[in-house]
Amino acid sequence: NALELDLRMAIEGGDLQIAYQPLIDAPTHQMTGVEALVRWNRPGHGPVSPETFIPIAETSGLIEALGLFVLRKACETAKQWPELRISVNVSPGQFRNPAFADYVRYVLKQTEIEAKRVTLEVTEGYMIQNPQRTRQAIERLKALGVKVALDDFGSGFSSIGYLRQFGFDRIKIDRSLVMDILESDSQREMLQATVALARSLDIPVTAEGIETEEQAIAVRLFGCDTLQGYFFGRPMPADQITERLMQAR
Ligand code: G
Ligand code: G
Ligand code: MN
Ligand code: NA
Repeated sequence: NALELDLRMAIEGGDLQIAYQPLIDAPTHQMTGVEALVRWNRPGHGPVSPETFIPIAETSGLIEALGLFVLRKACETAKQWPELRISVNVSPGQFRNPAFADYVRYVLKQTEIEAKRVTLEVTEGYMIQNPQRTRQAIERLKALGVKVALDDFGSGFSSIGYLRQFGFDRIKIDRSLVMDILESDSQREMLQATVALARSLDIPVTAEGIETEEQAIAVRLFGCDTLQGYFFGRPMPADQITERLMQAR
C-alpha cells in the first residue's frame, strides 16, 4: 500500500529524522544520556507517529533497514557528545534476527563509538515467546560491551522473573506506572514495589514519563536513579541537545 511504499522510500533515502530525549541523573539533575526516537515526516501528509509506522515496518520486512539506520545515525550523532550515553530502541523483529548482534558490532566499529556508551532498549513481548533465544541474544550483545535495558516495564506482562533470567542492565518503568503516583495510593505502591524488587536484584531503574517536579522528587525517593520525561525535556533535534550541553558547561 501507499504508506508502506512511502516508508520504504524514506528508509532507502535516509529521509527519517531522529529526536533525542534527555536522560537525567536523579541526584544531580544533570543530563547524562539521551534516548533516540525516530521521526518520519511523510511527504504530502505530515508527521506519522512511530506507533503507526514501526508496526508497518515490522510486518513488511522494513524493520531491519529502519533499525540499522536509526542505530547508525544515533551512534554517529552521539560521537559529538562524549559525556552522554545513547539509548536506542530495538524492536522484536530486529531482536529476532540471529545476526542482530553481528550488525550491532558492525555499527559500533563503523561509527567508532565506545560500546559501553550504548544502551539497547528492548520490550518484553518477544521474550515471553522465546525465552531461550532472548537469553542468547542478550548474552551476545553484552559480550560486545553494550548495555541492554528492559523498556516499558510494568505496561504488560512484565515479571520480575525476566529480570533475573535475562541479565538486563537496567529497567525502564513505563510511564503508565508513573503517571498517577501522586493521586493514587495503589499506583504509588505498585511503583514502589517494582522499584524495590529491581533494586533487590541490583538492577538500576529509570522512571519514564516524568511531567512534574513532584513526580521527579517522588520517584527519586523511591529509588530510581535516572529520570526521563517532558519535565526535563521533550524529544528534540540534535542541535538542541548540543545547546543544552554548552549551557551546562
Ligand atoms: O517517540 P514516540 O513517543 O512517538 O514513540 C512511540 C513509540 O515508538 C514508543 O514505544 C517508542 O519506543 C517507539 N519508537 C520510537 N523510536 C523508535 C525506534 O527507533 N525503533 C523502535 N523499534 N521503536 C521506536
Ligand atoms: O516506548 P518508549 O518508552 O520508548 O516511548 C518513548 C516515548 O514516550 C517518547 O518518544 C516520547 O514521545 C514519549 N514520552 C516521553 N516522555 C514523556 C512524558 O513525560 N509524557 C508523555 N505523555 N510521553 C512521553
Ligand atoms: Mn524506549
Ligand atoms: Na520506554
